[in-house]
Amino acid sequence: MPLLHFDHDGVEIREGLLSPASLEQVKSDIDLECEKLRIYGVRNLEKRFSSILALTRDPTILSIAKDLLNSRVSLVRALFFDKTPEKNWYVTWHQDKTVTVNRKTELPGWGPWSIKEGLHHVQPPLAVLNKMITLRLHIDPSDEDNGCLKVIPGSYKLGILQQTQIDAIVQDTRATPCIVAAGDAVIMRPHLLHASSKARQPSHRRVVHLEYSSFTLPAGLGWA
Ligand SMILES: O=C(O)CCC(=O)C(=O)O
Repeated sequence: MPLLHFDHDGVEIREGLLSPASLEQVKSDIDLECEKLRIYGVRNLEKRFSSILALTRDPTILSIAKDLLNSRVSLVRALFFDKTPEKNWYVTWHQDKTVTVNRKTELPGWGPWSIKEGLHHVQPPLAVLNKMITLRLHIDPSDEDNGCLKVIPGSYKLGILQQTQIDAIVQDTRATPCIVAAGDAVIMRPHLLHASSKARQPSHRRVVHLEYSSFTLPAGLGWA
């Protein structure tokens, strides 16, 4: 796998970011069959699971986000993904273009707005996405057999893309699979093109997905 650098590629892999102890904490805290996951889904994880709250406040994780964005950061949201034999999903090539905020307010350049799982989602201006960072913390090893994340390094530099542009880029560019061990992190810009295939050999592929931003929201608006 080519060496990736966040500053150049908009994505990089940090090995061994999670200690064996925090991996175990997350595994035992997030019982996959548990009522909380069924009721609340995969969003707002830090409000439901103490191990995730601890990760969102972890000084090493915060300092990586702060260093790469060159500024103080706030948590935007925490999500959880798993791919299992029963739920062997895929995601087509896309950019993450929305953020979650505490209320809806009309702002030039912000929209469309929607509500998912009770949270206000909105597409912010590119300037906001440029001040965001995603840390995907891997609870299990991930490779092409269990449907790892695939990325197109550098694609965030193209700004917000239309579907026809995405299709053309994907056709002309070789994707990079993010092959990681348990405890590694894939750190990326949200508007980097990414996708994932169904697992060829489904097993757990658990990821805690944390998004931080250094953008100062307009008065009255907060991250959800
Ligand atoms: O974890 C994956 O396979 C993809 C997740 C994804 O598409 C996303 O974070 O937007």
